[in-house]
Amino acid sequence: VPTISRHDYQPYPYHLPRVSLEFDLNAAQTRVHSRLDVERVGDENQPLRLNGQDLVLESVALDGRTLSAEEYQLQDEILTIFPTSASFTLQITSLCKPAENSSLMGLYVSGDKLFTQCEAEGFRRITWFPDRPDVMSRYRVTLRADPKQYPLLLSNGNLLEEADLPDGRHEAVWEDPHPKPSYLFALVAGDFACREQAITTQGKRDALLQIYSDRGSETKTEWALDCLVRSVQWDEQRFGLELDLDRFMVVAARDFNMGAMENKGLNIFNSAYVLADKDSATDSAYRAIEAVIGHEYFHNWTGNRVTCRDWFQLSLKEGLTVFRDQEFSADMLAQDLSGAEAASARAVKRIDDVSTLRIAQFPEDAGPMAHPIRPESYQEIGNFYTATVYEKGAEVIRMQHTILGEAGFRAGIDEYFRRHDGAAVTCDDFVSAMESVYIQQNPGKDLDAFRRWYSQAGTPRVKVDLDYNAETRTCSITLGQRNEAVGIERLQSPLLPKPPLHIPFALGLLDQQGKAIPLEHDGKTAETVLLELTEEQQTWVFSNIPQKPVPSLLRNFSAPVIVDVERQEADLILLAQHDTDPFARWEAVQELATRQLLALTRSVGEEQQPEVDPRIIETWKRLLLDADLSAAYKTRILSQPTEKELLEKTSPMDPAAAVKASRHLRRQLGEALASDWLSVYRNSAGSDEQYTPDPLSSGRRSLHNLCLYYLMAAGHPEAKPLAVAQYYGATNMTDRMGGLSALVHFSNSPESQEALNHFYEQWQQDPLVIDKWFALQASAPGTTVETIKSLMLHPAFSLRNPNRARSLIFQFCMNNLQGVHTSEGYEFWADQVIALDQLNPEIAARLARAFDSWARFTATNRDAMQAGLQRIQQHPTLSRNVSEIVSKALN
Ligand code: HT7
Ligand code: ZN
Repeated sequence: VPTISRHDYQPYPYHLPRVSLEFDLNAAQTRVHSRLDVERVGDENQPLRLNGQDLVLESVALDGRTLSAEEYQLQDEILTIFPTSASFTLQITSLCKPAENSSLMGLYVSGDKLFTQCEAEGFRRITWFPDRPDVMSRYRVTLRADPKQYPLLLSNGNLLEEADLPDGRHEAVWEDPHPKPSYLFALVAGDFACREQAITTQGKRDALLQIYSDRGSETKTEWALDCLVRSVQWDEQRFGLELDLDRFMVVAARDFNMGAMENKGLNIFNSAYVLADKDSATDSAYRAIEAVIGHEYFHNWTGNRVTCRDWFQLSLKEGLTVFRDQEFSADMLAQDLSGAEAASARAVKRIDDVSTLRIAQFPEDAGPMAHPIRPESYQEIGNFYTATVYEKGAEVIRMQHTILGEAGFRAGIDEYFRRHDGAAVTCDDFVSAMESVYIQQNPGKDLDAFRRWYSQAGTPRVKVDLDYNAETRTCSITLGQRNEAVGIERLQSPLLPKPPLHIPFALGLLDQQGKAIPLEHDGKTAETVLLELTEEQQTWVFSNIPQKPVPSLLRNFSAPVIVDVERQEADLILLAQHDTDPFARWEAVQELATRQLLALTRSVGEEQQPEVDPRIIETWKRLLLDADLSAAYKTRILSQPTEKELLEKTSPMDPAAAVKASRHLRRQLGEALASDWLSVYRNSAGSDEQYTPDPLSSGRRSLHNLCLYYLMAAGHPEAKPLAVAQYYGATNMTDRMGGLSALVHFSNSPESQEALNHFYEQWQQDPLVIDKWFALQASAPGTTVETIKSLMLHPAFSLRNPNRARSLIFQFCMNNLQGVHTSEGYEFWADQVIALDQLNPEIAARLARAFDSWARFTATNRDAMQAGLQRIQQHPTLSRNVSEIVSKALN
């Protein structure tokens, strides 16, 4: 399989200013006539190379003359034309087969409708084209189809005309005024319901926002439309970016590989990120919809107006847009709040985002797929839609925001659009725009060391040393950074020292009573200072420090690093009680729990597991009963690290020990604080008032469910009846799922089976709810490979629907540590990767990554995982996607 390298980039030698596409839509066979206006920009005699995949070529005409097969070349998915003039028209007719397309890339069938997915390289499955993001064209699209089957015909831009045709079909003509790369092309055909709202933008332009969904689902699109309206307003207010279209459409699809797609003016969404009502969606689903609607909408500027020059620059749009959606969600949580309350609301979002980064990205950055946020090479670009490009990419943008400040960052964004609007550019171009502001703020300095975040993989480790001098009343803080070789760097240049990065490190100091000490830094006095570590090691000295302080480190997680520091338990307890930075406070509690859990994993073989440190229980109790903390924040701070997070910290990785230790701590916390969990549970019960997914009431529901969870873990006599009552009496899905998960996760009893059966009976018509039903069983403690295999035989299961495959197979393989880390588990996983690969390589490749870290496990697990990987690798018909993943894993 050829490897594509970032350094091999060459500009495309032609411009295609105008593209006209005509579609004769039909699920079995769709005919596409394309007409491309082409202008040479490079040297003479350059062949014109077009990509095409799984297409039947019917005809090629150059300036109106049909070419014979000898006049063009068709080889290895490339159609080569040999033009003789500098400007010409190319007409191509080809066929594709949507109903046979199970990859869900290109034009495909979902239910009785047609959808497209073109990013990254799906357009080549629709028609022959230079399918690369730096070729930008104006599209005019004519869609023709049977009006009964496909009454609605949508594409990007503005609807120019609609007509009934003499042959009984109808047609719609769309024109997109904005030049775009092929990956942003979209079409949708089918019968849909629509919910819409007219808006006026800041600049007094009228626009129509529309959400299309299956007929019958329109009752569930109110929230998505509300999120879209708020996204438009937020981008105007926070970034001064206005909607540049007369209509902005969102369409829900049942079969979709990822979350959603930002096609210009015609976003296509996984229905899981559109549909919600109180009876079928949990509070987390409501929040996820807000984030994804925001994300895709924000791409309209960061991604669509300014796009990527090549796919190595993917983080240019994804990292920036994830940062923007994270800020949008945080602003929505903090709306109407101020001071400490607003900070704590924003911290809830930050905690969730950092947890995702640590669970998904840190292991990636330490494993065989480790890559910089701007990768250097790939075999299959579909494999690089990763937590590194997205989540670490967002952290790299956030650091620029932290270094420049809100106003400086905004000035940098304004400069970025001033320089590059309408162009396809690089990550370096983005940093240069930011640097133009940084230089004004810091004459003589630059962002050279910062740029290395784009080219270096791996999670840096920052060592902190504190030295207090009572005589001079000074405290010196020394930060040192270590950047080790990771992934293929280990094979290529294991000893090469990696140069230092520019790391913004936010720090506060507390006195022994837990009071913040004002710090003088850069001519200002503040509770939090930002240290800019740009060398291997640097020291900062703070004066007027009355006593040896307790440091509050990496506040708000100011950089995606691992902090190495020696800390007393007592210091962590002090931070857990008093740190005014809500993120660092949460972090201190997590650290306390992690230390306890690791001690438990070490004694896992012993007859009796040690008692949990009473100081931990005391800390938990204080936090649980603290009247100043919001319920949402309490839920985060009182949740112990997940089994998966703990597993990552064991060495060698020992799933059985991680599971046992987690359960032990959970049970002990449940038992020791049983009366408190019970009273908070009772006090946080919802009334029958109208359900809304607002932060306050959803925070209350999350704490309520957490209390039930600890009570169940403790086997409290009242727990099961409470769970049963909560499940059957619930008036919204968050409470209902809370009751059901408590039953299914903690008691393999007739009540749990009855509730599961009842749930299926009630919700069998709603695919998104049935996904939850499968997912819950897949992650339950007693679930084995046998259970999963029998669930796969359930009539509601299908491997072809990615949401279903994710809810059952991925959930089991990736999150059920007890069930999957067995020899049968690994065998099952390998079988499923192979089976999925025949249908949908993108999805199969994601599942193939479940055991990337196999080499760090205990010997028995390691050998069995390796055998599974080898079996996949030896399969004769492996996609490029899966082949790249397994060959890197086995390297
Ligand atoms: N930009 C979108 C990427 C995407 C995608 C990539 C590969 C295969 C299927 C896909 N669906 C969507 C999603 C986003 O980041 O907004
Ligand atoms: Zn995106």
